[in-house]
Amino acid sequence: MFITLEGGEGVGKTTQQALLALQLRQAGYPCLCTREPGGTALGRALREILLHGDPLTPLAELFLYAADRAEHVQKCILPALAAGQVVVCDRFTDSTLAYQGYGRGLDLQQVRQLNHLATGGLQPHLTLWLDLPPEVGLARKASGPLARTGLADRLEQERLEFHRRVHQGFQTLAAAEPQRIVRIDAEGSPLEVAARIWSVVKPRLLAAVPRP
Ligand code: Z5A
Repeated sequence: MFITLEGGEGVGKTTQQALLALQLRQAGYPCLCTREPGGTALGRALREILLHGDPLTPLAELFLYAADRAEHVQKCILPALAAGQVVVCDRFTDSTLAYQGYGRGLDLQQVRQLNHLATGGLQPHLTLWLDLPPEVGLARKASGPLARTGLADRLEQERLEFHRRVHQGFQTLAAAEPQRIVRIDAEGSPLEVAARIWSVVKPRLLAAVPRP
């Protein structure tokens, strides 16, 4: 089973990935935790460029995320699925639609085509969309109260508007594919959110994968 975690910045994906992996292993399901960008050696080099390099043009950024994904699917995700592991991936194709499509304004159809090319058509069985207002996620990430993130400052305000478009994008994607993309309320403590996630994952897992 291939599960992806999606959402804006600071919504708790990394925290929830670890808690979900713990639940899965306790239930006897071997699992692989991975992420995009950065799930392979090439991906780690691309992650450095994408997240810490000079600003890129939106199209160049899109192609680098696609290159990361093509390598990741072939070298990491497909072999793990073939070996019977549950794969839990922090971000996948929906992030590209939300960030490069809805956020940066690239053509959604073209983004979908590139996603398809990069994945060879592989789609998650289940996508958990951790939903949190962008202000809360950004403040969590800054590890301090909202006032200290400098959101009043113009640049930060632009950043917030970008993240609002991304959030809207995830909302639209979830509404279009309610079977695959399940909204998870990401407010509350990590354990409360983990319990919500497990209540969604467990029945799907039992239906899809025989109990080991
Ligand atoms: N990106 C893209 O544009 N296109 C693509 O196709 C792909 C990615 C694949 C990096 O992603 C960037 O890549 C991302 C989109 C882009 N950013 N932008 N712009 P990333 O996933 O590596 O980075 P991120 O989204 O910024 O994730 P993050 O900072 O690692 O946040 P997170 O994983 O969602 O949350 P966390 O690390 O678990 O938690 C953040 C903080 O909140 C931390 O201090 C926790 O202790 C705390 N936390 C966690 N849960 C809670 C709860 N429940 N309550 C309170 N505090 C909590």
